[in-house]
Amino acid sequence: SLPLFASLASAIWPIPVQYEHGDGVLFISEHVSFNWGAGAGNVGFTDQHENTYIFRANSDEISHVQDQQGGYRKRASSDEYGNASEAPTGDDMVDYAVYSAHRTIFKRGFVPWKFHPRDWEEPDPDEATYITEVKLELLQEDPEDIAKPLAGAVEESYALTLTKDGQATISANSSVGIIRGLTTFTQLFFQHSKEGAYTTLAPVKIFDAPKFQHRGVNLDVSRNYFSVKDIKRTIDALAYNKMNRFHLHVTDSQSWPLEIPSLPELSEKGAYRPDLVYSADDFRDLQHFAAIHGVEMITEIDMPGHTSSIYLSHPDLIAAYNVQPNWNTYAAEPPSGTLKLNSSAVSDFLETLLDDLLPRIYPFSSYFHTGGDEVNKNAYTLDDTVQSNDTAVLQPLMQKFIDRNHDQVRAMGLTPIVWEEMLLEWNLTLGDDVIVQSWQSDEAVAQIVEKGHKALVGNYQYWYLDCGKGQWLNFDPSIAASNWPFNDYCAPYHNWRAMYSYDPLSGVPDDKQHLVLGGEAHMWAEQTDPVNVDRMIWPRAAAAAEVLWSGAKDENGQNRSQIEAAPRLSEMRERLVARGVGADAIQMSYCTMNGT
Ligand code: CP6
Repeated sequence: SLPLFASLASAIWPIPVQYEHGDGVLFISEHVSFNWGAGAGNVGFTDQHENTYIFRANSDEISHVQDQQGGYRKRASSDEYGNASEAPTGDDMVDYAVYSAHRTIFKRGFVPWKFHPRDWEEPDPDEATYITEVKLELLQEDPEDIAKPLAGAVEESYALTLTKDGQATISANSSVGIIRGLTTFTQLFFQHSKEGAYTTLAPVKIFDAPKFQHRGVNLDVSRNYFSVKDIKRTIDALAYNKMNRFHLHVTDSQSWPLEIPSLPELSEKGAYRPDLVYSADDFRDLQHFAAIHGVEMITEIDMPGHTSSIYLSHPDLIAAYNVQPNWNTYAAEPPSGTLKLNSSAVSDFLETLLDDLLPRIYPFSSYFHTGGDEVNKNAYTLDDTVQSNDTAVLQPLMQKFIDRNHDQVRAMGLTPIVWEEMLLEWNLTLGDDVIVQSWQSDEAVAQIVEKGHKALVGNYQYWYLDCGKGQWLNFDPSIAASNWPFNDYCAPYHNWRAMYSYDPLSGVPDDKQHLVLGGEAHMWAEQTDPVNVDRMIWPRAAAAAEVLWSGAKDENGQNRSQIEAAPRLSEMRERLVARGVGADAIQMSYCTMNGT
């Protein structure tokens, strides 16, 4: 029964570029040491890269890190990795990744009962070969690697080998590559009921590198509030899928949950409740948590539309506030309300807002998202500074609005991201540096790259995690004629297969494909809150993660097989559950236990 189990267990998610494995058993010793920077292949290590991580068996103390001085540091949570007020170094990231890998294998190794074929027998630990040491090798010294923030394109490739006699090596060109390799490493092992963890796949040879540099999940925390803990669980899960971007859609019309210390009234009045606020400290903590996982957190302040919640503290800045009953004449979603478009008070407000927020982003991230989706021109008929819905009047004002914002973003060393409408519907002139995030169609992606801009994909017909839940209001056509998101606009529910079938490059000509940086799966939260968020995102976003890491096509240029993906994704779902993520069930245990 070994080969059968081996094929079930070859569950690396996302699938590596090159992956060879046998069907031999190797146990991993709980006393395993992870040697970072001690490998023979290393060149030019600074002495910051001289750590040996030793784990004590049967101890609640998770890890002991022997540092250069020979002392031991005990680590218990992500907060203890690096200085939380600063961006983590590559060294901090590897520190955390080793801690996390050990915890995944020995503390979160998923309960294997469902994955044993019914005639399965446990390998005998007394006859086993043990892995006692894992070498982590940085192949190229990049003197900046240990100190630089995550900034856009990061080298994430790695090689992983496990020999029959238990030698384990992970090598990479960067610290983040080591993290990705450690993630794969954990997926090779099942936790054994008594004796630790083992693999049935030895020997293993993997070379791996991502197809797309931007692989993310977008979480809307304005429509419903999510605690810092909920958000961290989501970041941990996306990093475990080798995603590297977490997009926080932190404000919208329904609530403003982000504390801005120089404008405290924004969250005091705009949050759902005074305690449902991300303090400046929470915000830093989240960015640090993401960065330590090799993930850039991208903050979005959506504007000028989707800003009704600003009215609660600054009524003079908002036009077309909460028009009833015909909200849909003025906005995509109630309550209507948009920042005024020709107002020096709005400019002053934005300058204060961004002056406060942007310096707290770099160097945790190199991006800032200024929104720009679904602006309804009619709202400006009710804007006393404009009083028009004429594109000829509005377009130059919108250009000024975005230029002002983007100049300020660039002055802080950040790269602006905008939603596709700013380019394609408003025909604005955007700087060459601006990344345009598409959501409406593959044609939109083609147009963005045709105009020479970098693009992020995430077509709502495939990668919107909220779709298909049905209406979130009592829809009465007599009070609102909008078809959003009623009827068929955002339906049916997109199951993992639909998400898996989406190719970010579909419709993009060969010579423009390099401009597609990657994409995001979107969790709009009108009908999602902490109770159901895990099962709304997972494991479907994992399907997007594999497309973004491995590409949508297999080696024959065909869409990747869902039949081959299904058992691997089922296993990934169990791994997510084992790390405390309430991922949805996608099949019965029967399927995995019987090998189909
Ligand atoms: N909120 C914001 C939303 C959506 C967008 N922006 C959205 C639009 C259509 C669908 C789902 C969500 N709820 N700010 C679009 C980018 Cl189908």
